Order: sequence, then C-alpha cells, then structure tokens
Amino acid sequence: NTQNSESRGALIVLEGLDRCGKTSQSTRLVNYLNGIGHSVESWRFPDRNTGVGQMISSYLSNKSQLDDRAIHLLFSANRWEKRSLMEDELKRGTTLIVDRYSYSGVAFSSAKGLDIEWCKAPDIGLLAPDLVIYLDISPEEAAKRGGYGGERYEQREFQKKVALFYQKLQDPTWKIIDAKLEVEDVEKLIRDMVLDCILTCKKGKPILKLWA
Ligand code: FDM
Repeated sequence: NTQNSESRGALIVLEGLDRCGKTSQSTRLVNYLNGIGHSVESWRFPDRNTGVGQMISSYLSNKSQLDDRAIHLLFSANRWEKRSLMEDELKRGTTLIVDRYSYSGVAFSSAKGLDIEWCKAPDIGLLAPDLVIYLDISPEEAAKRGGYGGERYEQREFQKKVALFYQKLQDPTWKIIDAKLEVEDVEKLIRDMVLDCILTCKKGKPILKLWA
C-alpha cells in the first residue's frame, strides 16, 4: 500500500436553500473531479436508505408526523450512523462531496423555533467539513425557479427563516457563492475552491471535529 497516511481526501459540503442549485452543482463537480482522475464520492443528507433515513423520508413527504425535537435528533442520528464510514473513506484518500450536512440540520430546525444551541448540540463531534460552499440565493429568487415541490419545508416564508439561521452558522470554513450567476460560472468558482481544498488536505491538514 503506497497510500501515504497524510494523503487523505477532503470533506466538502454544499449548502443552501431549496432550489439554489446545489444538487446539480454537486453532480457537475463529481463528474469533473472523476474526469481528472480524483477519487471522489457523491453523498447526501438525509441519507434516505437507512432505517432512520426511511423515517425521515416519510416525515418529509408528510406521511408521518413527528415531534420537532424527535425529527431533529433523527436527522442528527442519520449523520452519526455514517460518521465512521465517512472517516474511513477520507483516510483512504477519497474526497466526499456532500449535499447538505449539520448546517441544514440546525438551520431548518431553528427556523421552526427550536433553540439554536440545542440544535447544534447533538452534532458536536461529527467530522468537521474542510470546506462549506454556500450557494447564496434569496428566497424570492429561489421561488421563481419553477416553484417548490410538495415536501415539508418547501414554502417561501419558511425558507426565509432558514436563510437567517444559515447566516448565523457561517464560520471560516464557509465560502459563499452568488447562486444567481450563470451555472457555468458557479461551476468554475466551485472547482477552484475545491481543488485548492483537496490540495491542502493532501498535504496533511488534520481531520477536525465539528463545533468542538
Ligand atoms: N433537512 C435536511 C433538515 O431539516 N435537517 C437536516 O439535518 C437535513 C440534512 O430536509 F428541506 C431538510 C432540508 C430539506 C429536506 O432535503 C430534504 P433534500 O436535499 O431535499 O433531500
């Protein structure tokens, strides 16, 4: 095994309001990185494939009702159940491009009126992202993009509140991109940030813990 123990992959998270373009940007990014020979995987939270994920999915599609705190903890558990696999992949040198993470967890639950510190607590100690790319779009602009789907939370007034809580979560690992730019321009900005981050991680930047 010639893999240098320091040559790890990067944990990169894409965040933003519904319809900011993060899912299509994440697909483009993964294709690009694959094409230039990087070891990369596309991830997303919630991961609806686990038992916990199925409970979350049923809640989001309004097929079940859950207490606000209970669903918050399920979203967090859904990240914890993937934590060690994520760490293994990073140590193996794989870069993970993750569509939503703890910031969604805290922003969406806080927007319902739960205390922000209470919301952060269960995610303390998860793997900290090396880079968070926030695709910045106003709730008004997002709503213009063909309307929202039928899932819970896909409503304009609620998205406005979510945007305010995202702002409170910004830290030095965040890079903010204007999501109203042309798709290709957003893509180019993301590529440059990501390549830079991958290099820093390769050079031995340690894996840190979130909000610790
Ligand atoms: N969401 C997502 C949360 O409320 N908490 C979380 O921890 C996460 C990861 O779930 F409305 C919300 C955000 C969104 C919904 O997300 C489902 P996708 O990206 O549409 O699957």
